[in-house]
Amino acid sequence: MKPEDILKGNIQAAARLMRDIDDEIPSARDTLKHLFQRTGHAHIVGVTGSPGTGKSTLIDCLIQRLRENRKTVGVVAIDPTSPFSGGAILGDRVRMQRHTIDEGVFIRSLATRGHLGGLSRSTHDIVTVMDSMGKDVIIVETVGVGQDGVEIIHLAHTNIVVIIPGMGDSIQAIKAGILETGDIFVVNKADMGDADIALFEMETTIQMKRFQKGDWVPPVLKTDSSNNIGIKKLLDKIDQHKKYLETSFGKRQQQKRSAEMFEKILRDRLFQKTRNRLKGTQRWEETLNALKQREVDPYSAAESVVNDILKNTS
Ligand SMILES: Nc1nc2c(ncn2[C@@H]2O[C@H](COP(=O)(O)OP(=O)(O)OP(=O)(O)O)[C@@H](O)[C@H]2O)c(=O)[nH]1
Ligand SMILES: [Mg+2]
Repeated sequence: MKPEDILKGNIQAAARLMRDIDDEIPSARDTLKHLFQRTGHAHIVGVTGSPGTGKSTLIDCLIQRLRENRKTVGVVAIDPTSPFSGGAILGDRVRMQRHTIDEGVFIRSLATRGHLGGLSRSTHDIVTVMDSMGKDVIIVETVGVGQDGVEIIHLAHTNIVVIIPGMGDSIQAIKAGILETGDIFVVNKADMGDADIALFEMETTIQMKRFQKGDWVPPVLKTDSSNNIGIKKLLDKIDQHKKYLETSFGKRQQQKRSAEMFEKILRDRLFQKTRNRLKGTQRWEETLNALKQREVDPYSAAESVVNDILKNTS
């Protein structure tokens, strides 16, 4: 297959490349590298939230609006379940199926095949292909709040977190650190009542965070995606955020966010490595014993472990 066909937006060529990437055919990697240089046009929008919050239905509404505005759209729906369970994949397909006959829309479902941490490598690859096809907006749907969703914020420019009334998601949001990662919060299923409470809770939670001058303060919107309500406002906010990212404040915030994410990953990795190396060793047992006998305080014990480990690795 010719990369030129994909760059022209040929759906068959793109689908074939995606299959080849899945099958790990070596030439597909080369094509991908070639295409990568031609990416950067698309606005990538992440849609995250707990299972069943209505992400796919909402995306279906967004596609319709975007098409009315003559924007081309790519969608990657990530299915964290086994590729054989079929349920979620089928659900996504049925819900968005009406768009599949539209040349301007390209939808792919992707099973993560047990890959931990949300996004599989192929998600990045598929986004690359869609971007090189010239899609204006690429929407990536992932299930999960917090940890699972962490990877998406590296990939997406604008992250939408979907919550529904009555789930205590704002509390969950603080715990899972989603507050740091959501650019727009959506209370979906607003038709079901209690949406105003959820909206108020979420807004209050956001206000607890300290913002600096010029920071993007995540808005909270209500939608009823089964009746196509609230979608225009959501698209307006996505556009507004896109424009914000082009300002110097926006660029600074993006940079800060990626630094924070890197620090978080680094912290997790360092902790895991340290613990794996120590757990079950004599030193570990001795330290725990000394702590129990109050021969040493936990700060000094941790300090000494870290110092020793860093000495040995430098
Ligand atoms: N009442 C109401 N139901 C909705 C709304 N949006 C979606 N639903 C319903 O909620 C159910 C789940 O919708 P999906 O769009 O599949 O949700 P999802 O978040 O994509 O689900 P997963 O991908 O399985 O996590 C479906 O039965 C939808 O019809 C809404 O705004 N109001
Ligand atoms: Mg879905």
